Amino acid sequence: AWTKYEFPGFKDKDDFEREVVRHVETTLARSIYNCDETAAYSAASLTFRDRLVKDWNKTQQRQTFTDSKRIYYLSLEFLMGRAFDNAMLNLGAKDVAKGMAPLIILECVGLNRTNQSLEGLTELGFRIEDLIGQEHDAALGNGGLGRLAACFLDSMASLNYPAWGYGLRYRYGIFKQEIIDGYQVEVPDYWLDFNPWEFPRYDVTVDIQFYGHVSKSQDENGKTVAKWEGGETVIAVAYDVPTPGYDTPSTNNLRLWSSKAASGEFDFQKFNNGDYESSVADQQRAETISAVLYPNDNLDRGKELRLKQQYFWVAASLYDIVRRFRKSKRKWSEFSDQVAIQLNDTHPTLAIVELQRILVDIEGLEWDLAWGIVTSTFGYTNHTVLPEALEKWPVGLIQHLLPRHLQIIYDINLFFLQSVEKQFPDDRDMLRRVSIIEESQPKMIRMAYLAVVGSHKVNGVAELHSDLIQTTIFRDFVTIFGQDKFTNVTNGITPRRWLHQANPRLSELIASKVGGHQFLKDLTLLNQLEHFVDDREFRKEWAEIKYANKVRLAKYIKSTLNINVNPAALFDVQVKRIHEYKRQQLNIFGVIHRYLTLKTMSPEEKKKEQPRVSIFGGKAAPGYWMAKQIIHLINNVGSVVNKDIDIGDLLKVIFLEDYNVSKAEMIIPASDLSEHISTAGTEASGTSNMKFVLNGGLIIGTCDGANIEITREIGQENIFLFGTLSEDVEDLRHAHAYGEHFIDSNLEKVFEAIQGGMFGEPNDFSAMISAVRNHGDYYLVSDDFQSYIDTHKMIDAEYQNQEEWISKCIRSVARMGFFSSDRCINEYAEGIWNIEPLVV
Ligand code: DL6
Repeated sequence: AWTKYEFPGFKDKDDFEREVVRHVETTLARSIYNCDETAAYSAASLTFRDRLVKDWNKTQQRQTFTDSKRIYYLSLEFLMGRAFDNAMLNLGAKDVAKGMAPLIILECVGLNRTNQSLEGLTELGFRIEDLIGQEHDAALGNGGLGRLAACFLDSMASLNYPAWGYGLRYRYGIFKQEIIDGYQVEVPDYWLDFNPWEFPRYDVTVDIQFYGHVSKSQDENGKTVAKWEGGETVIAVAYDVPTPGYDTPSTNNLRLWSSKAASGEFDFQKFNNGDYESSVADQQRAETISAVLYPNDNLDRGKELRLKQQYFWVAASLYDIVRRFRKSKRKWSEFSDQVAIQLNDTHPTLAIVELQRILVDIEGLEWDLAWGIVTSTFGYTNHTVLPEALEKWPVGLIQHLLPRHLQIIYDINLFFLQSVEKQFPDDRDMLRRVSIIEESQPKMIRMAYLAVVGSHKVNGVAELHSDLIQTTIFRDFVTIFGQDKFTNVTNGITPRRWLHQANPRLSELIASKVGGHQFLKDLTLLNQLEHFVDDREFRKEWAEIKYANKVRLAKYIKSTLNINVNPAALFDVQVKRIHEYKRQQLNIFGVIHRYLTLKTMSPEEKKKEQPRVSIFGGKAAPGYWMAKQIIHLINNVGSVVNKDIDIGDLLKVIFLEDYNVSKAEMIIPASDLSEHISTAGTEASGTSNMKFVLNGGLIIGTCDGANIEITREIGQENIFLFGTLSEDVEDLRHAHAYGEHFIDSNLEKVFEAIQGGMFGEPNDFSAMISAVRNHGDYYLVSDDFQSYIDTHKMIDAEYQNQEEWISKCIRSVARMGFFSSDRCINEYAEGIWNIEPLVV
C-alpha cells in the first residue's frame, strides 16, 4: 500500500509567497519593486531550500543516531542539471510555486491582491518555467557516467538508503559549446555565480599532502613503520548539496571538495618585496586542483593535474568517512559493517590504497587485517571496455606525487602475484598478464586491475557489457577470483526527472491510467498501460502530447537557429557525446544518402516520402579532432540541405548547440525516433536509450549495451535493430586489415558527394572517409551502412501508420519498468553493499 508523503512545507500559497518576498527583501537585499526573474528564481529557490534543509538535517541526525551502515558513492562526475524544479517535484510542492509570481508583481505595482482580478495581471507575472530557466545547470560531468551518478543519488534518497555522494566542486564544469561557422568552439562554464543549492562548510577541512618522501623506522616491537613526510599541503574544503528523495523526507548529502592553499591567502613576504605575481602563485596552484572538470568522455589523457584531482578528492573523502566511523567507537574489524564504498569507474581507485595506508601507517593495523577490511569495503563499477579509456598512470608520476602510495601499490601487487603464483604455478605468463604494474616503458599502474584486486565485487553496467568484461579485460581475474566476484547491474534512470519533470503532461496522462503517481516509485506499474493500447481516445491524447513537445522543440529550433521545421515530420534524434564509436558519422552519412536519393526523385515520388528532421547534439572532447570534424560535417550538410528548395520540409538537418541535461529534458520528450547505433560491443550500456523509450519514442539501435535488454523487455517488434553482432566484430576487423574490404555503392556515392565538394572543402573530411576506406574501418561503418539505411526505409513506412506507431510507443513505455534506477540501486544495495533502507 502506498501512502503519499505529505511534505510539511507551506500552509498554503500565501505562506509560500510571503517567504519568497521575505527572501527578496532580506536575503537578496532587493527592493520588491526591483524584482527581476533572476531575483524571483533566487528567492523561490531559497524558500524551498529552507524546507529542504529541515528534512536534510533530520535525515542526517537519524542516520547518525541509529549508527546505520552508509553507502559512499565516489564519483569524479555528478551531472546534476538543475536543482530547483527537481526539489519542487521531489517535495511534491510544485503547485504552491505556480501562483507565486503574480503576488510579487502585485506588490511591485503597489496593488492589493484581494481587490484585483488576477487574470488581468498574470501576464505581468513570472511563469514558473521562466524562473526554472534562470538556473544554471550543475554540469559537473561529461555524459553517461556522471548522469548515472546523479540518477543514483535520486534513487538512493527516494529509497531511503543512507548514502553520501563524494565528488569535486569544479569551478568550471563541462565547457559550453558554441558552433561558429560549423565548428565547435569551447567556452568556459563558470556556474557558481549564485548557487543556492550548496552549503560551504568552512569548518570541515582536510589537509591533503602531495610529494615529499617516505622514511622507515622500527617501533618498540621491532615492526617497520613507514612515515610519509615533507612535500606540500593543500586544503580540501567541504561544500554540501542536499539531494532530496521523491515522496519521502529522506534527504541525502552530496559532499563536494574544493581546494584551497594551506598557506593562507598569499605569501606576504613576496608581496612586500613587490613580487606580486609569485605572491599569489601558491594560492592559485592550490585552487587549480578543483578548478576544472577534464572534458574527456571515454578517453584517458594521463595528465598530472588529473591525478592530483583524484588523490585530493579520495583522500579528503576517506578522511571524512574514517572520521565518522571513529566517532562510533567501533572496532576496525567492523568497518565494512558500517561503510560501503562504491568506485564509479577507476577514477577513485587510489581510495583503495589510501584506506590501506590509513589502516597500516596511521592506525597501526597488520597488513593482512587491513587488507581484509579494505577489500570488503570497496565495490568497483566498470563503465567501459574501450582501451583508450582504461586508466593507467606512469609509475614515475605516482612515485613523485604519492611516494608512499607507490610502495603500497607495489606491496599489494607483490602479495597478489604471490597468491596467483601459488594458485597457478605452471602459468608464468599469467603473472605478467595480471600484474598491476605493466612492465612497459615507462612502467604503468593499471588502475582497473588495482580496482579489481582491491574490491569484493566488480560489476558491469549492462548484461552484454558485464559478459564482455569477464571474457576480455578481466578474464584472468575471473579465473583467479572465481565467478562470484563479478556481477552485472544493468543501469537505470530516475523516472522522476526523466518523465515526471521532463514530460509533465505525459506523466499526468499515465498517472490518470495507472492509479496515480505511484508508478514514479514503482515503475513496473507502467505495465497497466497495456490495457489502454487499444483505447482510441487515449492514443489520441498520447499523440497530442508528443506533438506539443515537438512544437516546443520546433520553436526552440526557430528561435536559436532560425530554421523552420515541421512538427509533423518524423523527428529523428541523436544526442550524446560525439565519439567515433557512437557513430554519428554513420548517421550523417545516412542523412547524405537520403538527401542524394531525394534529389533524384520526381515530384510525385517525393510526395510519397516521409518528411524528416534529423537532429544532432553533443560535445566533442576539445582535443578529439575527428569528433570535431564530425560536428563540422553535420553542420555543413545542414547548411546545404536546409536551404535546398527542392527538398523543403522533406529533410532538415539540425545541430543543437551545447547539449546538456536541461536541453535533454526538452529534446527527449520531442523525439519520435532516436539513434543508439554504436559499434556492437563498444557502448557499455547507454542510458539515453532508456530515457527516449520512457518518453514515448522508438529507437533504432545496434545489438549493443542496454539496447539488448530494452529489446528483451519491450519486444523486438517495438525496436529497430540492425547491424553486426558483437561476436562478429573482431573477425570483421581482421578481415578489413588483412582481406578485401568491400564498400557498397551507396556509401561510395556518399563519399563521392563529400569529396566532390558538395558539403564544403573536401579535404576537411578526407580523414573521416579514409578511416573507413583505408584504415581498417575500426567502427564497421561500411559493414553496417546498408542495413542502417534499409532499416530507416522501413521506419519511414511504419511511421506513416500513426495509429500503429503510437501503439508501439505505448506498449514500449508500459514495458520499461525494469529500467528505473530504483531497481538498479536495490540490486547494488542487496548484492554489493549489504545495506538496508532507513526511513526518516
Ligand atoms: O554506465 C554509464 C555510462 C554508460 O551508459 C556508457 O555506455 C558508457 O560509455 C559510460 N562510460 C564512461 C566511461 N568513461 N570513463 N572514464 O563514461 O558509462
